[in-house]
Amino acid sequence: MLEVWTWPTPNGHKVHIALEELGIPYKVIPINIGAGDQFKPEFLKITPNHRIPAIVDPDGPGGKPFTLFESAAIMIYLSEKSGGRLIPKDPIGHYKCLEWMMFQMGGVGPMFGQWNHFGAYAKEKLPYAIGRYTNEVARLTRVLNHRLDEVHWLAGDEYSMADIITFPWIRTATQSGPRFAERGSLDLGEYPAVKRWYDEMAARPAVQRGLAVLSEGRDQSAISDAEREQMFGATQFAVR
Ligand SMILES: N[C@@H](CCC(=O)N[C@@H](CS)C(=O)NCC(=O)O)C(=O)O
Repeated sequence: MLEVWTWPTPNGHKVHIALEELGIPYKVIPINIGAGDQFKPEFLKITPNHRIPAIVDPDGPGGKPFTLFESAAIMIYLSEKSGGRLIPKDPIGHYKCLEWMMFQMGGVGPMFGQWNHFGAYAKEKLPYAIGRYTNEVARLTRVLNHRLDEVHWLAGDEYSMADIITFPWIRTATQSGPRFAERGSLDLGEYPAVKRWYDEMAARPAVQRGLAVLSEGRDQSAISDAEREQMFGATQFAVR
């Protein structure tokens, strides 16, 4: 069975939702990134980047075991393995889907990630950094709102991997609670087209099943010093 080495974070959720939407059976291998599992030798054999998610497909190309990391690459692979489902086949929809997937990978993920980092995880609260990423989060969400005002789904008429890859990042941005107390949260009331799209996605049973993977009982309290050290400390330089 296909293995997903993962944790319930936005980049993990994307792949869980894609697997649920495609109906591909999978086994979850938890990689607790707050406890340092991403540096274990067995995980580093799959991905030198020591980041989740990664997959191992025992039935990869040529019928041989195959490993893959980077969430978008995994999602394109899963789509192609399923006969191209969730990436539109018509040329315009196809490239628009890839365009918005890249927009997530190059823009939404890194910028929202830094917003979380400086606004929620960093011990030292740097006003310039928080201001910079707060502005980027607002700017990128405005771009999404503009797109979703013109078309129903990010790729156009069809629900696709572009929606799945983006949704978990918007979801995390809207969350509040002790972990995000100082960061604040994204108010979708200011982005009506994103809100319409978000509500439709959140109602999909496969999206709900994907979000539930490893999420039960997950501690949403403020990040601890030990977790901070695993993710942002010197540990990562120990890996060659
Ligand atoms: N571009 C990568 C990003 C992966 C990534 O940053 N994963 C985070 C969790 S969302 C991680 O594993 N962090 C572990 C750490 O910071 O040590 C992808 O899309 O797969």
